[in-house]
Formats: sequence, C-alpha cells, structure tokens
Amino acid sequence: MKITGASVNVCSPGRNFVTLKIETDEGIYGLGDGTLNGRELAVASYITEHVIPCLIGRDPFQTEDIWQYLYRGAYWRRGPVTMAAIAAVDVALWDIKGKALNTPIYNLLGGRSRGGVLVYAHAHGADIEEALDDVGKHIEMGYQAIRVQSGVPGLASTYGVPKAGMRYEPAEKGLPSEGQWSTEMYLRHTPKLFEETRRRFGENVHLLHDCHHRLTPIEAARLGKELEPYHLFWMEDPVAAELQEGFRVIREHTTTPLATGEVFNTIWDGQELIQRQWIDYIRMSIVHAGGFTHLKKVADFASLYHVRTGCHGATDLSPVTMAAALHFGIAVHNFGIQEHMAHCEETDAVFPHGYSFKAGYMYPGDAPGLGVELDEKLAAKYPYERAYLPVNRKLDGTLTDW
Ligand code: GCO
Ligand code: MG
Repeated sequence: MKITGASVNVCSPGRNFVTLKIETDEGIYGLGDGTLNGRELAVASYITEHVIPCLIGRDPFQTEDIWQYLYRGAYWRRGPVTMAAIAAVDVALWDIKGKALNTPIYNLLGGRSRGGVLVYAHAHGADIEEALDDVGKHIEMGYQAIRVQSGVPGLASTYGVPKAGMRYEPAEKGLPSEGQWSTEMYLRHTPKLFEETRRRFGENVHLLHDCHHRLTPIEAARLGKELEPYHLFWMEDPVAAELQEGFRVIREHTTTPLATGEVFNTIWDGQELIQRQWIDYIRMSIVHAGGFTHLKKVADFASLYHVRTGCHGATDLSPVTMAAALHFGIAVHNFGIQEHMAHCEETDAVFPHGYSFKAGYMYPGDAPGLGVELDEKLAAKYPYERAYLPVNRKLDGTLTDW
C-alpha cells in the first residue's frame, strides 16, 4: 500500500479543530487530529508545507519508521507544533492500518486489557453550592469520577469555571481575555470545597482537582496536605513542570496523588518525574505527544515506576483524539483514568463516531481503525475563527500562569 495524498481540514464547529486525512492507493484513508488550542494554523501549515510532501509514496504500515523520519529528520526536535503534526500523521496511519486489517486499533496495541475505560467528568460552579449541584448532576448521569472546580470568593474569574451562560472549555473568539489570580484566596478556599463535597456525597465517588500550574512547590505541598482527609484521586498540575525537581518538594510533604503532563510533548519532559516516582499519573495526550507510537513508549516506561496514565481529554482535543485515547486506554496495562468533557452537538455532528459512554465508563466501539469520520461538507459550514485561551494576572497586575 502507498500513500497517494493528504490534506488538512481546519474547521470550527463550536471550537477550532485541525484534522489530517491521509489517502492511499487502495482507497483506504485515515484521520489524525493536530489541534493545538490557540495555535491551530501553525500546525496546519507545518503539516501542509513541510510534512505532506515527505509522505507521498511511503508505505502507511511503516508507522515507526515514518515517526522517526518526521522526528529525527526535521533536525529541530520536540515542541507542541512539531509533535502535534507528528501525532496527526501517526494516528491517521494507525487508522489506515486498522481499516486495512479490518480490526479496531486497540487490537493492534495489545488487545483489550479491561472491559471499559474509566472516565472523569468536569463539575464546576461560581461558588461551592453551585459546584456541588453540578457534582450531583454528574453522579446522576452515571459518572464515578468527577473533577471539582469552584469560583474563589473575591476573584472575578478562575480556571475551570465558565463565565455565566458559557460552556467550558474556553478559547474565546478574538484576542486573549485577562483573568485574575490570588494564590492566598485560592488556598484558603479550596480545602472547604472538598470538605463540603465529601460531606454531601460521601466517599463513594472519585474526586479530582486541577490547580492549573498556578502554585509554587511549597504552596502545592500545603494544599496537598490540607486535602489529604478528602482522599482525592489526584491533584493535577500543582506547579508548572518545566522544573521537574519541583515535584520532589511536593512529594516529600503529602500523600495526595499527583498528576501532570497535559502540556508535555515527549518523554523527555517528564522522564525524571516518572523515574523518581514524583508523580502518580502522566497526563500526556496522543495529540500533543506524537501519537500512539510515542505515547505507547511513555506508558510502557511509566509502567516500570508505578505511574499510570490519565490522558488529557478536554474539548480542545477533537473526537479523533477522544477515539484514539479510548483505544489506548482499553489496551495499555497501566491505564489509570481518562478525562472526558463531552463535545457540543455541532462538533459531534462534524465528527460522527462509534465511541460511547455508559455508567462511568467509555468504550471505543468495534469499527475497524479509529471508528471516527469527518463530514467534510458539514465542516465547510464552520470556517476557522481566531480564538485564544485567556491570560492571567495577579491582583497587582503581574502576569502569571493561566
Ligand atoms: C484539563 C486542562 C484543560 C486545558 C485546556 C487548554 O485538565 O482538561 O487543564 O482545561 O486548560 O485543554 O487548552
Ligand atoms: Mg489540566
């Protein structure tokens, strides 16, 4: 089989997505996601201008060699744009392989290791009461694991809480909006949120929380300690992780499990975190970390150090990545949990898919390959719209991590 052509689709059915379609001389095609929230056109151009010309004529079954060619062959390694482009190619090729062999991708990754993929949902509210009501709603929907985020009294906005009437996940049209941050207010508030959540819902639901890279190690250590009585499944991104050793400080002070890695692009971003057992869950996603070919190696490496997977799954990862994550999650032995934020109706209509949710678990479906389509005609009705994530400032105006 040979690759005969490829094209990039950028559309905005509710939010922007970058999708690669690779075609072959046997009429089989594959889809890959290359979406990078707020930087979509950089990936689209990288693939169109610099990757597609190198793919024509290659054997789509050679996923390892093509991965190495795009990674090593570019000379300029790593980075979110490059790795999202490589992921789009890699996933599209695995889709082709599955279709050609008439089997779902999970069978090519080792087959089913479990019955279903445990997922966690997002609950949020402007205050604790509203957040708890949302937790209740998600429990009724069948979720067994729920991430809880609430507005902080005195702060105009905070991560994880939509503006009134809006859906989460943000990527606002136009230029970046500015949020407000106070570590002191957040640290005073968050233990109360989990005290109330446990009081109302008991111990029978997994609770998660995302600090979204906003604390210093010693602040995160304090929060982790104060959250210990509420037995979190994980505390996510307590600090920005460029300095991997920062996690040592947190780890030495608290037994609250730690998760990080949604912004990592290769194993080299988290190798020390894993090897030194400073984290419990690695959050790297198929789209931002080079596809199945690289993430499988990360998971296998992590399995040696008691670290489990917890792949990023916000709505800025397209249904193509959601499907890929479910094939991955049902197959890898050291799977931990998968994030699930439901896409809006427009997105689901543009990407018809076979995956499903039932009683807290998701299932990739049994269609050959990924089991996701792209309705190109419908996609054309939703052209790209410039949109960015917010930026964040402390109360005195200092720019900080969002
Ligand atoms: C999560 C993430 C998202 C990111 C978003 C950025 O844990 O789901 O933190 O909420 O902010 O994916 O584009
Ligand atoms: Mg996160």
